[in-house]
Amino acid sequence: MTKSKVALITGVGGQDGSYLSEFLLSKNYLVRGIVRRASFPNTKRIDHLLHKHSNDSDPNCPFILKYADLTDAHSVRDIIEQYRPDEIYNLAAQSHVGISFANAESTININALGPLRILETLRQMKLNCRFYQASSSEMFGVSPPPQNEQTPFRPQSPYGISKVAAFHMTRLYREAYGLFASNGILFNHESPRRGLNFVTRKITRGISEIAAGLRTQLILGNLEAKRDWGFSGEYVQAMWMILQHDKPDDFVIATQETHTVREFLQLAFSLLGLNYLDFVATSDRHQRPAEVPALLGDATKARTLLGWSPSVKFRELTTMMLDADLKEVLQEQGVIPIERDIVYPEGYFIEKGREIIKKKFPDKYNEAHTVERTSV
Ligand code: NAP
Ligand code: F7E
Repeated sequence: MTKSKVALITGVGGQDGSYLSEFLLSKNYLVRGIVRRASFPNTKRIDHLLHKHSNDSDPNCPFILKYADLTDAHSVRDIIEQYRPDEIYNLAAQSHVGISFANAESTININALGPLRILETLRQMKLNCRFYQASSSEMFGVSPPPQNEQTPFRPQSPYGISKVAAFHMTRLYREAYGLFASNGILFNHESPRRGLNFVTRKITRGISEIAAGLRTQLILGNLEAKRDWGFSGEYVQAMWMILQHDKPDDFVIATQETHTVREFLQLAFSLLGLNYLDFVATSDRHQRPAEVPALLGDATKARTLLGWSPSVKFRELTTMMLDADLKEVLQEQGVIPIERDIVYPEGYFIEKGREIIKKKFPDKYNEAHTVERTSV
């Protein structure tokens, strides 16, 4: 029997960490994950994996979590020394662009110095380990679309700047010390596990709360920003493919489609027969001091060299997220009973949501609410 590879994932409890863990476990990896201490559990996205796999007394247990913090070099080094991983996926980050303006110093500490701490440990230990850095399309900033591996970085936030520093550090350790260190330059990717304060999830959750009678309005910032939105569950596969490539390199991962926040709103509300203009307001409170106006990735290199291409695009993603949020909110609120062990067909909760909306807002409901009226 071939020996299982060991993968260490930082940020294992985040959106991507949870999908990547599932993917690597399905490939027979031993997955070791870093979580940081929180005053309230931060493992909701991976609790199902803990229940299924965890066994503290078995060193070969498929899924093990350890406490560490990317701002604490000793804690990271201890874990690398203990597990001597074959692959490290550095996903841990303060990942919110808007919040990075308020928390610039800690964003740089976690996102830029964090990967440096890992790379230095690998260099000093001379460990034969492949390193993946979660780089971001935010690094392109105001460089006009489409963006690819040759596009100059012109970041517009402390977050973007932290990721540019980590990108170059990864490249430098590859070129100067021969480490197998690669960057995945991922464009926005979402899922039902997306953090609640990113715009897509804020919208699908907000609509679900409107359907459940918990709110009547959604307040957002810039509706004209364009993003290339894909599905996290597919993007983590690209991370793995990047580390299986015959040489370390940098790859853009994207859907090659771009849409405005307004288009996301319009589609998500229309799935329930509503016009977003009846429910959405904008406020300066959600505007950023500097904005990235338009992102659209050119992922030709990943498609050609890795054979990676996405199948979930804008409409399927929006539908998937809204369906999942309606399920969660309507069940939490007791509007729809929780029936365990039932596999609901795709779109089931959107259908239920439409029935609820029809009764709750008879004057606003309209099957054909897909056409723009005026702007907010
Ligand atoms: P996420 O959901 O915010 O997850 C980030 C994870 O990092 C969380 O588990 C968080 O733990 C952990 N973390 C934060 N600070 C830490 C620290 N000091 N030490 C250890 N762990 C820490 O982000 P994501 O969407 O999964 O993204 C994964 C990575 O890809 C991030 O590096 C992000 O910047 C990058 N990225 C994301 C996108 C995207 O669209 N999603 C696009 C490009 C790049 P807590 O739960 O305790 O906060
Ligand atoms: O914003 C606008 C906002 O916070 C998208 C992270 O995963 O992707 C993500 O960063 C757009 C921006 O994502 C609200 O101004 C309007 O133009 O969902 P977001 P992001 O900033 O693109 C990159 C690739 C990453 O690497 C990051 O880690 O939507 N917007 N109104 C809003 N954004 C938020 N959050 N909330 C609003 O109310």
